[in-house]
Amino acid sequence: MKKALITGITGQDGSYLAEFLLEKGYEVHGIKRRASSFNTQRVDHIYEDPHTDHARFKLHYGDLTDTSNLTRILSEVRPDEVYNLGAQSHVAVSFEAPEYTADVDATGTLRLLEAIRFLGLEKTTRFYQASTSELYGKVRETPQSEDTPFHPRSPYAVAKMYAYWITVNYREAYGMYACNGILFNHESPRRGETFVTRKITRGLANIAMGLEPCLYMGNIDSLRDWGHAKDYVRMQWMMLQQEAPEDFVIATGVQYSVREFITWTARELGVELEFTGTGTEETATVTSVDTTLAPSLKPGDVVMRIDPRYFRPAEVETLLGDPAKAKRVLGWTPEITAQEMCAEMVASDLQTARRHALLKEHGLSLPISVEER
Ligand code: NDP
Ligand code: GDR
Repeated sequence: MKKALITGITGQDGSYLAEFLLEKGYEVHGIKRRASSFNTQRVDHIYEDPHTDHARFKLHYGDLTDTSNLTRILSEVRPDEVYNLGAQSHVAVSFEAPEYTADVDATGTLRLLEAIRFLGLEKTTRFYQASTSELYGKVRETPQSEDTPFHPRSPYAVAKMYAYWITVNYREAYGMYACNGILFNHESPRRGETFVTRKITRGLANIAMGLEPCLYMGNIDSLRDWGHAKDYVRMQWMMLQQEAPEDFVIATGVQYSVREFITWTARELGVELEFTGTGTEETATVTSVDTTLAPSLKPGDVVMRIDPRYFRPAEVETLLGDPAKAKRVLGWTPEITAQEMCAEMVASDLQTARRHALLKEHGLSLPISVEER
């Protein structure tokens, strides 16, 4: 039975990848952080009681900032494949916590690679690094491929640039099977609540059910190439099954604006919006509404405003990937479109909002976490 070790298993991608590898028959080990409250919601459904004999899903306490801990876990598990998905993954937060972001995202990757080498696993353990389209930052050419030069625009992207190159370096220096997946934005109902797509689907679903008054956004002109996390974790595994390690861009090759994503989300909720004003004065107002879906809204309601606090010190205005190599070499193509993904996310967030609204109606309301980014 093959063994995989996943850092970041409690995150969006880690949870989908764990499901995928369990289905493939792997024994799956994951590193979770100690937290003061439960942080395993995304993997609770695949949790197996460790007291049973044949549990194939195992969690270890650990942290990418802790070398001895990583070395111990690697020496105990001796995995065939390591997927390094753990990261401080929020671009805006990285401007506020740049040193921590570098420690986890850049040095953390080095710690893992060096532990693999130190334990003499460099010829047997395959390594996947979660690289990112943020490396392109201030883009030099469109669409972006494996050959497009990098120009990172945030502490997050700069840290990930180190991780990218140290992965290449361990491949070249020690003959390790180590590769980078340069993944463009990918989302799902499990996406963290402060990334833009989930902020929109969750926020507008709450507004539709009368749980929140208005959505406050940053740069809605921003253009992204959005795919579905399920399609992208399949590709992470495929990259480690090749004869030789190579780096791949993973993208859909189609790009939309944040404003378009807001429009799709509203439509899924039976709401038509009109955008008026420019810059920080721009707003989105309801022009028509299906009240069976959005009972708390009426024409004339303003559901989105701009709040400059969500602007970034340096923005990545546009990203569009060229997945031709992934298609040619691996036969990979994404199966889920951005619009289908948006519909799935809205359905999931609307279900949760309806539950909250029902509780509120009966005087049992639970506090709803407030968005900060
Ligand atoms: P998430 O933010 O959902 O998950 C990040 C994971 O890393 C969580 O499990 C988190 O733990 C864990 N983590 C954070 N800090 C540490 C630490 N110090 N030590 C160990 N683990 C830590 O990210 P995604 O699943 O969306 O992304 C997975 C990876 O892919 C990340 O590296 C991200 O940077 C990269 N990426 C993501 C893209 C995307 O669009 N989703 C695109 C390109 C790259 P906890 O649950 O406790 O917070
Ligand atoms: P990104 O994703 O920075 O591309 O990084 P995010 O969803 O945070 O932002 C996408 C774009 O939307 C704009 N935006 C807002 N973003 C957030 N979070 N909140 C807002 O209110 C808002 N308003 C507008 C942003 O400015 C940006 O242009 C994600 C992460 O998953 C990274 O880990 C990963 O490497 C990259 O995708 C590829």
